[in-house]
Amino acid sequence: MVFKVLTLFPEVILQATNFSILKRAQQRGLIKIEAINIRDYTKDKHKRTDDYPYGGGYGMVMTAQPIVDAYESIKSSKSHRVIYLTPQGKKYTQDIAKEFSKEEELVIICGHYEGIDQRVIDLIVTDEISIGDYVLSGGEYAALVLIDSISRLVEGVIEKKSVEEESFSDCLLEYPHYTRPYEFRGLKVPEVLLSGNHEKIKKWRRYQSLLKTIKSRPDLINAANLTEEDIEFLIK
Ligand code: 6GU
Repeated sequence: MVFKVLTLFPEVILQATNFSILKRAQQRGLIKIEAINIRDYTKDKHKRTDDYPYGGGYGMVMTAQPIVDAYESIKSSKSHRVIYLTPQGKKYTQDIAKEFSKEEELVIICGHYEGIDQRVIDLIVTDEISIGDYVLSGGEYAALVLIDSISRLVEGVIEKKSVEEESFSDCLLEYPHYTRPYEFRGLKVPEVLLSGNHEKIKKWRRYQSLLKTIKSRPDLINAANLTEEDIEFLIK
């Protein structure tokens, strides 16, 4: 997977992805992260990349020319998806992450100020994506969220089992995890986890998942594939 990130702050992207799993995935050649500085492509004599909005109003708008020229200089025959990160976009989910992870290449545009000239969207953007209902000062942090969540779905980046078992793979939140010591500040590990009874442990974890989902994210329950046994447990 190649990520081509068009940004005014390439260092944010490059530095933040130079740790842990993403660092290792790059070293192993499983993913590649290129940060392209939009400012390098401006034809403005003062190197400006923004201007006042037509029609007036608050804030500045990123101009179309440097973004479109930057895109044209890095696009390839594999640039099928050009993602613009914006609070006006479609809400990002694990399903969208899965869909994007099937691509060989993703172009990501990070906006700043009040946004980018609409003609960039009309000319080159295929997907407008928001990572949630709050406002960020720039698209870079959202780009990092996409890069991380997509990279871990790329074959070989992390162990397959952890992808399959985690939150959202069955539309439920995860059960609580414990490791040593057995007792910490008076709090003990639930006995069932020490029982060695794998059937019982599995059941306990399933019920913990159900309870956690209802408490924190009741909106997810409808999409979950509940068994008759789950429902019986819940109505008790
Ligand atoms: Cl993708 N960008 C910005 N600037 N703010 C956001 C966002 C994206 N998603 C949620 N808030």
